[in-house]
Amino acid sequence: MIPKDHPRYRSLVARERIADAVRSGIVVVEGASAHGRGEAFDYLLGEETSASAKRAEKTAAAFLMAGFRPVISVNGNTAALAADEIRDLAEASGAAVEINLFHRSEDRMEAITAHLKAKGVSVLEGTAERLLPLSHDRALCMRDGIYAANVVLVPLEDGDRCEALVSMGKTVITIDLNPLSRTAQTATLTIVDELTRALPNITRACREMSPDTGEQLIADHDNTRLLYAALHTMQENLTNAMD
Ligand code: PTJ
Repeated sequence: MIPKDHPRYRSLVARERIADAVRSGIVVVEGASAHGRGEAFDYLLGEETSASAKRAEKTAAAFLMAGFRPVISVNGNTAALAADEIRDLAEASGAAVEINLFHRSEDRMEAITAHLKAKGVSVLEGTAERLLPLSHDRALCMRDGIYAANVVLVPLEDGDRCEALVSMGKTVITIDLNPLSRTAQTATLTIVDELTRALPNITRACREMSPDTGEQLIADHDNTRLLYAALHTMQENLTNAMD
């Protein structure tokens, strides 16, 4: 049991969720390592949502709301950490939810589907086909899901698939604490924020934003500026820590 007054309570709970999910087969061992890398970058962000991430989250809501058959792609880590938040975002944005795994196995697909459904997430089910220009199993996706969507949200993504989706002309939104990752650098829109902080902000924006504001955010969107702002926040935090 992690005491609620522990100064690192939130972080320890997240770590325990990942560890439990490794034991139940939802998260791969590699996913625990990916989580640790995220934690390190979150320290550099001061473990809070920066002003530029808030803008990115509103822009993500605008893209999702304006999208044609938008899809939220869910992997093991996302399912373990944020099933409730995925359900709420799917409801608010009208996006479908599709499971897409890097380390794909039928057992994991079933375990993640069951976990998401138990949390009230409506998951796209059916036969996945090799429809993305990739040699590994991330090429597998649903014809009526990721393949048909023109906007795809891919939290904690691997660079190859992000690149493949962009090359297919899709608007790719990622949530990645590392602004230097290949995914962060390749996506159409990169939210440099922690997954469980970012998702509720996107959901709120979907519920509250006017269509005019959404159009303006899309028109003004500049991912290089967002990435630069994230790096600048980290640089400032490091400089302040040395003062
Ligand atoms: O479940 P699978 O089989 O699809 O595998 C999922 C993982 C995460 C193992 C796979 O996609 C992978 O290896 O990802 P990477 O290449 O390690 O990238 C994950 C990125 O997410 C890294 O840049 C991390 O910094 C970042 N990250 C980790 N945890 C979080 C995060 N970003 C936001 N919020 C987090 N909680």
